[in-house]
Amino acid sequence: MSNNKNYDAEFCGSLAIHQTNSVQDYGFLLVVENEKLEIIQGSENLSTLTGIPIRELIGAPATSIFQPEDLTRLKAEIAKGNRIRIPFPCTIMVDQQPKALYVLLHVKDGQTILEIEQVYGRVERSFTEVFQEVRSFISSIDEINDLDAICKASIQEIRRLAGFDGIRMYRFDREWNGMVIAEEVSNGLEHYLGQTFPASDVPKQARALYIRSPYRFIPNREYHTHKLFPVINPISNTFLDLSDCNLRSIAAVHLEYMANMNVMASMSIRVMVNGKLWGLISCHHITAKYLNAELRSIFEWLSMEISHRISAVIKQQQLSQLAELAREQAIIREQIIGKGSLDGAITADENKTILSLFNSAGCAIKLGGKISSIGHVPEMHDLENLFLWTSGKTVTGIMAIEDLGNSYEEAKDYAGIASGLLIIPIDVEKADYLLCFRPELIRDIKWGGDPNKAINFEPDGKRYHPRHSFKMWLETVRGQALPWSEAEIAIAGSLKDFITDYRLANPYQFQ
Ligand code: BLA
Repeated sequence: MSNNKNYDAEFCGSLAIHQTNSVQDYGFLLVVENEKLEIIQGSENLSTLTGIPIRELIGAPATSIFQPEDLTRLKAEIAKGNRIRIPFPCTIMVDQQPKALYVLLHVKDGQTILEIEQVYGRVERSFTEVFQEVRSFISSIDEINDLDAICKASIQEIRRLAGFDGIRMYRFDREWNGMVIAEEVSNGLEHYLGQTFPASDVPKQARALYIRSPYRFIPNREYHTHKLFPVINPISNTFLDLSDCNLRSIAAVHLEYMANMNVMASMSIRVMVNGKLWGLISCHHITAKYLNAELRSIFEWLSMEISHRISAVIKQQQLSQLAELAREQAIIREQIIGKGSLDGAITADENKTILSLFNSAGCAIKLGGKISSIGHVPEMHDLENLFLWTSGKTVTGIMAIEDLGNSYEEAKDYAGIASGLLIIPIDVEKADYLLCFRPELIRDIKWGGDPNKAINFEPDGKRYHPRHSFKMWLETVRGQALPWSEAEIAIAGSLKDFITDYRLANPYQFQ
């Protein structure tokens, strides 16, 4: 964990980005009431689409805009009550001319939001062509087992399809900072490969929206903002919740951020692993860039496929690690049974299996007041205090700590031996534990700009700006060990279960 300021939790994470009450200008927003299909709210630019001023549209039946057959379909969709975004292509007549529209429906309680875009130009590729292209991409990444190579191939494919000036894939860490792990940039855009961006750059409420929408699309940061009319939504009696809407206007701080990165257009596409946001594919263009809804749907599809492939590779890696750990754990079990002694089997093993099992430099076990150890461990009086501290935590399950000095001051003195601590309880009542240690691993984080200056407030304390520079800023992190992996924690749990059973079967060893 880095010691930088946490703007994600403190400030940026509380901006109400879903209630902007306005939209970007590449589309129009309309809200109809579900029963009578009456228009109850809309974006002010609707008048340019329909030729009718927004104030006159409010209270009018949807028939004043839509064709009867489209309305019948709309009613049917509302009746289904499906809560996902529904593509709803339709046509409206303006000055007796048909206008083709691409509409996304969001059916809510009592009302339906329609996000409307005009369809410009011809569709360049047929469905079959698109399908074949995407299928061949899927087959190509299915053959790659290396995560970096999958990420690289993915951004190349997206760049090939959409021709962005810059594409980067970045992966979130446990604190939601994001590290750029693949990059393709041109036209003078900066290189950020290997750099980490603080969590507040995409704060928590913005990250949460990717669970609902697969992408965020900003074709032109210098767009004209169109407000909603009326200001208060008559059904919710508050600002309309625009969380799922692509057209939702953008937080000013992010527009400034884009300007500081020298980009005019941006699209970020989610990568999900196990239902959680794992990373983002961030696409940038130095001039405005509009992508039609079809291309965006292709990206939505690619996002799913890339997420599946990355999930599969991570799962495979975890399974192989688990299999290897289970093999070593079986050796320890056999030794315990063979030797008939728990501490003897663990600390007198010449092959130091426990150390290789948990990738530890040392391990100590306390049984009935006696402490034994193997490898590099803190000195005996430090160990005694550490066991005392551990028993005060009354942990019953596995506890994995990677920065012990942060929660146990005394441990700072032996960070080079035990910054990482894995606690495996044996008998909590008797304060018997098995402890594994990992030394401090001093590491450098290359930040994309100083994270402590991620946000700068003006003297009035109200106005604020994102950082201007993303120039590499080096932080050296001390007092932390290599984190314990999920597989290691799982194996520790199963070793604990084995020891519990063994204790029950051999009580004489534990008196
Ligand atoms: C949104 N910030 C975003 C988004 C990205 C980033 C991808 C989603 C919108 C988009 O696609 O453009 C950040 N983009 C990055 C990063 C890289 C990149 C890290 O290319 C790295 C290569 N931003 C700040 C500060 C705040 C902040 C200090 O720098 C808060 C005070 C907020 N960022 C912020 C908000 C959004 C955002 C509120 C959501 C904008 C919206 O959807 O309206």
